Amino acid sequence: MNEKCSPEQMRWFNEARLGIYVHYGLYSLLGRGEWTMYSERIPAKEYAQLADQFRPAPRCAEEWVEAACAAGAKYMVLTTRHHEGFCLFDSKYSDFTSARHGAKRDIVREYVDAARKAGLHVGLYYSLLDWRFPGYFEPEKYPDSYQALVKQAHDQVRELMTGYGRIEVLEYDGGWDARLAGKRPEWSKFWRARELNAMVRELQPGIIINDRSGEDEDIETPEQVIRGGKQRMTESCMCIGDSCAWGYTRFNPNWKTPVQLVQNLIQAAQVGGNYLLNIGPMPNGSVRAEEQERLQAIGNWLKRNEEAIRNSRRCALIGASEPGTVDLNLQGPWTQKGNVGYWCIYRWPGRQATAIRIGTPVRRVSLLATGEEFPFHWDERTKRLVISGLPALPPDPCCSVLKVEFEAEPIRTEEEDLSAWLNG
Ligand code: FHN
Repeated sequence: MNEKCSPEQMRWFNEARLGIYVHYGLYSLLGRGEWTMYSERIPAKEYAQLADQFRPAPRCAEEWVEAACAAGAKYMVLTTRHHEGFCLFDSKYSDFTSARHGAKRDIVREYVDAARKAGLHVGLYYSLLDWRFPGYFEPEKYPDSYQALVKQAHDQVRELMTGYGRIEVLEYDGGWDARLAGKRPEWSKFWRARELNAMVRELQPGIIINDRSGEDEDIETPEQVIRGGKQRMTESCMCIGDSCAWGYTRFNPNWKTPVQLVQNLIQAAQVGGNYLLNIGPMPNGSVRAEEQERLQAIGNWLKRNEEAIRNSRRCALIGASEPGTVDLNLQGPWTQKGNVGYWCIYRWPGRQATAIRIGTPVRRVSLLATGEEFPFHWDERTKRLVISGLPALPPDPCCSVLKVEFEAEPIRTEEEDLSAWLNG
């Protein structure tokens, strides 16, 4: 049994548009990002000593959930085990876990309970690769270690799929080979991913699985870019700070602004995808202020403009996009629901806004956040829509959304003679 999710099973995910990713592990204690063990070549035994210092604050999972809710996210994805191999769950197949060291707690359980209680959909991340296994790096030289690694992955994924109730998203990572030489079918073979995913679907019917095991499955997960998918829906994941730092990075100077983050979310919606925005909790598991503030700002904007984002789809008008690309118009992109287009204006044009190549008559134009209506004129011959009487200054500093109600689904007209507009 290896059937992908049906559109019906994907519905909640497609409606959500915003999720929160949490990267938390032993690396968080070091404050230099989640790749520290490997990039500093810290020997496994030495690194393992961190496990006894792992003492997350009692309410840390609740804090992550609160931050996600403040942002208006509808689901979360937690790193149950990153490449360092330290499990945030109790595992029969490893001693290197938060349940046996430090605070001796099953953080995955705390997270799942807190997320569910808040009504969020629950996602788990699992890294197939584990740097502690020489067989990952040199499978032919250390075949037993390689076999043990693959067995560990199958066993632990089974544990995660059976021990925590309903899991709605499984995000694999680390499916690539250490020499970066193989292609995706080879990764799949390396991990026996078809078999693994068949088991997951058997245990968790309706679960949404990403494509990083080497098998395509339900969603693509581009990193640090917003992209639409040609075959599958995309979930674009991104850091709030620098792009190399998913785990807590103490000195992380390039925080994205709330405006950038809101625009990224809109862009993800514009291409019919989701935005999975990452936080890297501090050593004690708390969410750092820089991230909290930004999540709150997204949530504030979303409260006023949710209708343009959730359950929206690609719009054919200029500023919407073709699958796989993002195209922009001068002011900002459109999203759509039925006969309604949402013009998400980043660069406020002043008292008058003009949209071109509008092939569908317009009925009404208003500001989504307040419902205030504006006069407009749609010219059937030129296909220009001119909206007037707008405030001189942007009503929303992040992005102001004009709700444009059309008589039918909005279509973009073609311009057969590209110079025709010059004569009016
Ligand atoms: O190597 C990881 C990285 O640390 C981080 O977890 C991201 C998140 O999607 N994934 C990997 C790189 O593709």
